[in-house]
Amino acid sequence: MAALQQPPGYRILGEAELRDYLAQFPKVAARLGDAPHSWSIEEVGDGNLNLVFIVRGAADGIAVKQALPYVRLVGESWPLPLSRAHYEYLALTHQARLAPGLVPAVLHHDEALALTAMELLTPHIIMRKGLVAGKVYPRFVEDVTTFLARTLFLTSDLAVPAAEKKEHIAAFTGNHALCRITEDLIFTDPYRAAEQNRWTSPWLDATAARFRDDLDAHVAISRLKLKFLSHPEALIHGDLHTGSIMVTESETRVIDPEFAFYGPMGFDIGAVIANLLMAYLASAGHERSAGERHEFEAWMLGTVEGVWTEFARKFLGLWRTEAKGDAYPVSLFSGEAGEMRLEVERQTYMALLFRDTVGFAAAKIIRRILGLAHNIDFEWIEDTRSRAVCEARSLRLARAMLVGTATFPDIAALTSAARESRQWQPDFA
Ligand code: SR1
Ligand code: MG
Repeated sequence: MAALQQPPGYRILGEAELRDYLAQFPKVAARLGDAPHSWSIEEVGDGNLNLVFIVRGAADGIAVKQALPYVRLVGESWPLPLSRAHYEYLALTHQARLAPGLVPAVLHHDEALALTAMELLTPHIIMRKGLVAGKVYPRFVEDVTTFLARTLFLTSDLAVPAAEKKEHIAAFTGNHALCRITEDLIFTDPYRAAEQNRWTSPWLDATAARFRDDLDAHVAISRLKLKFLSHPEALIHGDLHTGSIMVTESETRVIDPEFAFYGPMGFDIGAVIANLLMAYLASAGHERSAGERHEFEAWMLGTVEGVWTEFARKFLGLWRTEAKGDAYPVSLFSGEAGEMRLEVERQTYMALLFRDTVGFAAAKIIRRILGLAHNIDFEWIEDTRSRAVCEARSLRLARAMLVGTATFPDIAALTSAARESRQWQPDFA
């Protein structure tokens, strides 16, 4: 077993130590208000990797995230570099400049402790929990598409001169251990007999076995893996599921960019769409009576469509006004004919990006059902047969998206297939 990192100055903080630590920083202490001994501190992390503390004082609260030298979900047997806290801080501060108001404000960062203090998002909740409860979020499409369009476009070669972009790529290159998690858990393990895989047994045993023998799926996922490994298109969040988004009815914040690096844009857009599709297909498992969540489900599919169409509209808008990068030199597209041809090319670019999005979305769905890390959309369906029905429908849709990506020419084709999968009954149902 590899040794756990213990760099100088690093120690895992308990609640008491965190109080003493935070009290040293006048700005943080002033934000919390009152004497440090009266602050309440609670460790609330329910993610897969880190400690998360909520600290509340008389004046305000803050959230403090500390990286552990191992994967929390698995334990000390799986070491993980603390440097992920550095990349998360870098990404958060860059995203705050690109998409103001859509990420939490950073109040304090400590490289040695791998710790970041942020504004406390309240009354926001993790979006995934709201979706399981059948809540709709009217502001979500507007905000998430602004986040996606701005963070992706404004870090790409369409917006950033080549030398500057290469410097940015270099700044995130060291986050390879986090990329490796994705490379293994998303693009490899669900398609082979990996020890850590799990699924809803016995219902999905045969389906899981089929994915292990499915060479068409193996080719498709390998092409996506290659793209993930080798296409530094833009600064991507890298783990943009609905557990990395906090919401109220009127606000949205994207959190937790510790997987950030320069990768393919479709990976982020696909992550959002995959998680919405899973919330849609899990919804039947949360019904207390048939049809009870019909309105919610209609909203979910409208939201899937909105995410792509609004993202594409905003991305194209930025391309028409903010194209300051070295790609598509203006001098090659001058005059009316040049501008018209460039507009055709922009549409072609979006069609290819949509194809990537569908493929990556498929990969994200499959990993949550057959791989190590599952999600509460399905896990909170208590009856295992009902859970498996929802999961089998999702796998059916995802496989079609993975091996037949080109058969989804537009977002309406995807939502129509999702609607059809919602009605499909696996043989064990
Ligand atoms: C071992 S980490 C498992 C998953 O948790 C994170 O949220 C990422 O999605 C990662 O793949
Ligand atoms: Mg996370």
